[in-house]
Order: sequence, then structure tokens, then C-alpha cells
Amino acid sequence: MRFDVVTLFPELFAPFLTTGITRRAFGSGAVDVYLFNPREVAVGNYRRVDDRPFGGGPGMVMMAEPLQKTLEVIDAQRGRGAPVVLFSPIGQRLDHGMVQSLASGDGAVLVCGRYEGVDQRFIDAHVDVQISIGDFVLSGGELPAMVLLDAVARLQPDVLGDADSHHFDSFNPALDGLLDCPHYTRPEAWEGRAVPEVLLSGHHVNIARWRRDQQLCFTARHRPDLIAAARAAGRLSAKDEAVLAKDGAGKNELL
Ligand code: 9D3
Repeated sequence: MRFDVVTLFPELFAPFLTTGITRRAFGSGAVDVYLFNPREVAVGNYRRVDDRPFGGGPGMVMMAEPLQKTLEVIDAQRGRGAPVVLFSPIGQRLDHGMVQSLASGDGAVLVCGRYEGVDQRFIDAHVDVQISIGDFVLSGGELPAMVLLDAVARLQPDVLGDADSHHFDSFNPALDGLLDCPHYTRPEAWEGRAVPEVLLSGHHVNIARWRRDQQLCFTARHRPDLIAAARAAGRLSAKDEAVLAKDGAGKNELL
């Protein structure tokens, strides 16, 4: 699939695209990422891409024309029809469902807003969906675009190694609907703190049950909404329910 990113700061993406486990997806053709800077199609001595807001007020607004011209360049390369996403604080909150639907398509055009926002006429003419990554203020849409690309890359087959894809199937909280269990590695004792004994026992059934109990109790305490959703979806066994009942409001001695 192909993602075309429209950004005034394409240099922000280079280390992201060439580092870590997702490099395989971005380097291999699984998720092709092309970067376009509207300044390159902007005209005039100063190649303006922003201007002051009609009606007054603070900040600058991204102009419609350089953004539209950039879309025309992209359309000429990939053909029309890809969904156009604008990252914006007023967008729908990004979640696993949106990531999945983007990961199962042919890609999208990702427009990164900067300044106070984008001329509404560009949005009305070209944007299919606006996405936010949460209720906090960022400086622009570049980090949200990288968040989305990272999440999409992880869903590509063969991006996570064999061991990791098993991990993905078993423990992705967005899949089984529970938060992750705690993790430990060497040494067995660190600054007077031990690793839970069951993890050293080699008893795989007990370990799996302990991890599941940890997930259930931790999720009940911190995300009771996820427990309710897991229950409604029939994802809790009788044993799970018994653990939760004993745990009360998440005050299990396990925690
Ligand atoms: C004064 C009103 N502000 C809105 C909260 C103005 C404003 C702040 C920050 C306008 C744009 C921005 C830049 N942010 C993004 O482009 C953005 C964003 C974010 O700030 N938070 C979470 N998700 C996103 S997606 C794009």
C-alpha cells in the first residue's frame, strides 16, 4: 500500500521511516511512504503556504491552493480515489478500528496541518476524514501521521518477527480487549525486588493463568470499560469471571 504525506516538515519523517522494527515495512514495499512539501508547489517570491485569518485572530492559516496543488501532484502519481485524511484537533479520535481499516486498504493521503489550521474550503473540497490522536495540543499533524503509520506498519504480515507476531496474536490489547500483563527480565533479584516466583517455575499452564489473572485484575482496576466490553463480546471465560469476582474492585493480592 502507499501513503502520501503532505507536510511542511518532511525532514521530521526520515529517522522514523528508517529506524526500528517498522523499517522493514517502510523499506520493503509493504507500506510505501512518499513525502510532499506544499512549499515546493507554492508560487511567488516567498512561496507562501500560510496567511493571516480572515476575521482576525491569532496565528496563521494554511492556504488551500498549495495544498490542492500538492494533491494534484499525488493524484498524477497514484491516481485519484485514495482517502484523504487531515490530522486535526477536531478530528475523530484514532483507535484500533481506524488503524485496521486503513491497514486493509490501498493506503491514503495524509495531510499534516500546521499553524492554527487549514482553510476550510480545502477541507470541504478534498478531505474525507479528520483524525485526532487525543485531547492535548500538539504543534501539527506530523507526529499524529507517524503514529498512524507506525500502527499500520505493525499490522503488516511479516513486520514483527515470528516471536513477536505470536505475541501480537496473544496479547494485543486491542485484540483480546485486555491490558497487558507485567513483564520481567534478568536479573532475578534487582535492588531487593524479586521476580514473581511463578514466572521462574517453568510451569507453562500456571504462567499462562497468572498472566491472564494479572491482565484481568489490572484491566478491572484501570480500564473497567474494557472489562465490560470483553464481557459483552463473550471474551471472558467462567474462570475469568471467577477471578474477577474474587478480585472485587481490583483489590486482588496479585496486585
Ligand atoms: C486555539 C485552538 N487550538 C485547538 C486546540 C488551535 C490549534 C492547536 C494545535 C490548532 C492546531 C494545532 C495543531 N495540532 C494538530 O494539528 C493536530 C493534533 C493535536 O494538536 N492534538 C491531537 N491530535 C492532533 S492531529 C493534528
